[in-house]
Amino acid sequence: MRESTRTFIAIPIPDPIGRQLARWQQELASEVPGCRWTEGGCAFHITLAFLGDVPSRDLSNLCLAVAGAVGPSSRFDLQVAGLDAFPGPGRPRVLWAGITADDLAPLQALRQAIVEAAAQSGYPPDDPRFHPHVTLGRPRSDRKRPPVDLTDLVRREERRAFGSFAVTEVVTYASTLGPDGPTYAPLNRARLQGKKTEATH
Ligand code: 3AM
Repeated sequence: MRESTRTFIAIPIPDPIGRQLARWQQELASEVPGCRWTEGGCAFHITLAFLGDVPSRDLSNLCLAVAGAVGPSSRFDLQVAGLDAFPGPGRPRVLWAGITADDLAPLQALRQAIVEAAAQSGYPPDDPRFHPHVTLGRPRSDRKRPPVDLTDLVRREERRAFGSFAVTEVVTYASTLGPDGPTYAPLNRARLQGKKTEATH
């Protein structure tokens, strides 16, 4: 086992929506030449916290702390919809599908609980910002290939929607960097076990 593990915590996107996203990537491919697309299947996720290198001996405690933070949360619904890019569609480096919900407060609260648990374990996330998204691909540019301007594409796809799903678990992932991009492997799955409070009328 390696001495340290590049670690992040995320909500996995369920397969039925992942398959739709993979088909969408194929449709988009001709308009984003040179893009390194996220591998379909289990790789689609909403990153909640990127922790960087964690000593492998600390991983089980970290996963326990994450499970403790996630357990009390109740399940909630999210929707995957729309297309956009970081830092912006004019010079895209990360192409992503958006996340919406009638109420984003449960997602924010879940993320906050995880950030606090990770920080208490000694691994505060690298980036205090949180903009929920599902990375579809990373357009590449260099001296020979100027960045593609995706402003029109993003506008055309803004109404694309992939339905909603219930968030039932949070996964701690290992990310291994390779020549073809990172590969992700689940280290631990933590279930949301809180009781949903029924609305009273
Ligand atoms: O797959 P997404 O885009 O959600 O962008 C990286 C990826 O998120 C993000 O962590 C996930 C797994 O690599 N990431 C990588 N380095 C990061 C950093 N230094 C980072 N997020 C914040 N700070």
